[in-house]
Amino acid sequence: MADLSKPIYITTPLYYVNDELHIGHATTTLYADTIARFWRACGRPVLFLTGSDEHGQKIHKAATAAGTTPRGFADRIVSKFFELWESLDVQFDIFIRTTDPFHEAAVQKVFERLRDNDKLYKSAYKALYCVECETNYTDKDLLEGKCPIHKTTPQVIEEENYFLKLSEFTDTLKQRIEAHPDCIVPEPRRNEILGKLREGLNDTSVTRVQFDWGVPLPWEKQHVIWVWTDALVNYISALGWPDANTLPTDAFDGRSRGAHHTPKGVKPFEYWWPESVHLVGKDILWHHSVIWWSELIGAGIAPPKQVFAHGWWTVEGDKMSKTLGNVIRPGDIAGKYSRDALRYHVLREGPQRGDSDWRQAAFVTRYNADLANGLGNLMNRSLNMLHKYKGGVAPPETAFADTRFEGLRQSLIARVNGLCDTLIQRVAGFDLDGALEAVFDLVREANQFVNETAPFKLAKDPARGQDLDASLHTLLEVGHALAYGVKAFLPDASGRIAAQLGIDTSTSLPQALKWGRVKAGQQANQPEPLFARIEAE
Ligand code: ME8
Repeated sequence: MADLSKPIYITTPLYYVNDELHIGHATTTLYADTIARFWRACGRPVLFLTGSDEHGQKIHKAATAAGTTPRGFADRIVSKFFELWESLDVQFDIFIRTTDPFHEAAVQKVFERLRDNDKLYKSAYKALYCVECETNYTDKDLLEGKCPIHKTTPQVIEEENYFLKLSEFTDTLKQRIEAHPDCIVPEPRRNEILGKLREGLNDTSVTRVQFDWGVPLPWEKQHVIWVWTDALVNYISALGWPDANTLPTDAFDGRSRGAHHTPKGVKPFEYWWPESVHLVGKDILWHHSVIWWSELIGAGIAPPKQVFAHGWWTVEGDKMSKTLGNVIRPGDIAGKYSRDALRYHVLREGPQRGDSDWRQAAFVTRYNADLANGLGNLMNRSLNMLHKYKGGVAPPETAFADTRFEGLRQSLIARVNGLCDTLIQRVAGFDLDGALEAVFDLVREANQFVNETAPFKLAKDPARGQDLDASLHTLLEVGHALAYGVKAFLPDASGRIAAQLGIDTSTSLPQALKWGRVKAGQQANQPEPLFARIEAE
């Protein structure tokens, strides 16, 4: 079971500012936001970092094409990132930009350490470089001469560069992954990296000379540090590595939310880094394990605790691409159907384990079945009956006189009382779909309970007043549990359920997500539909 007193530092990739964000980026960010919200709701100390990757050839190229400077271009796109995260209510604690001066200084310090530890050397460089990936390939990596991800012909680059002695780290990385099976999850991804390590690592170029949009090497300024070995350092520069007493972004208006809790007198890097979890897509797992950990170990810094790499979205069976015109924009989905509808689809149907296909028909089916007919209908009919038969006032807790109904109530009590532990266990294992499955098992059982106990029939029989109270009280307890149960996953619905029940959800989850929290005499508000059904489109 997760230790709720232990901090957790959750990061997303820093997205490139060459373009606006799409559903793929929103997916990683919503996974991170959900996990952050969940642990905060449990009272666990959380620090959630996101940001933007602004250096490199790819951004330079996009800025030039737009007729502007890389910095001006980045400023414009970053403001769109902010707008999107705000509109989706993503509650990051820190937003870092790789052009932040404190970050650039940290990157230079890491490189000085690599030099001092004899992990760098200069050599002639001839390589195949994919600008879209900002990554080197060898002939054997290519598929029919093209980048395996972007299917484009890589550039041939010849220059004298600094190399990182990646080959030295092969055994260290293998041993680390074998000794800490959870350091890369899920397991197939870990095996993928182990497989590549068994083939051995080649040293890799980590500076460039024919290009200047990046962090200069401190001792040879004509060299610019490779964009990946620059950007990855954000995860520690954001914490003020090596020895700042406060988070550097605390000085930036609006880029640090100030909701995190680094204990007084402790350096943020020392407090958060040992509990770091990087969330990434599978395309950049190589960079986040092999490259990043080698860079860290080479500089004398411990690698992160864990990397979770999710799969890939396609759209209606096709690769998502501007050329095909099938790019899913998260803001459009949230605007049309609500941000909870977007979150729900991403969490239930998204590529958490394997790859996933975004299908509009599946979106509508799941939304109608689970949100409109499931959760929405349960809350609506429970509160309608409470108003109709009890003036909206909670009856006292009582058992059913009818023993069969009492069996149904006991089953719901057990389910509610077991829910918090199940959620903790599943979120700790990055199983957000499984966590929601447990919540919706409760919704399904409660809807079944309404059908079976039929309070609308009990209300017609004055002799069955006790059973009517038992039924309505049970439904209020379930409503209370659901307001807490969906808090991290469907934050807007949680707030609306709480408002309708006349409760707040500020108590910590382990204390509040259990049976017996409804007070007799508590007044509920009028129900309002939580999710309107989507009719045929
Ligand atoms: O790689 N399905 O940034 P990026 C699922 N700047 N996830 C997807 C996706 C898809 N179709 N498309 C994108 C970079 N993603 C670097 C990171 S970190 C120090 C530097 C998500 O803008 C997924 O998380 O290309 C993927 O890893 C990330 O966006 C790539 O974002």
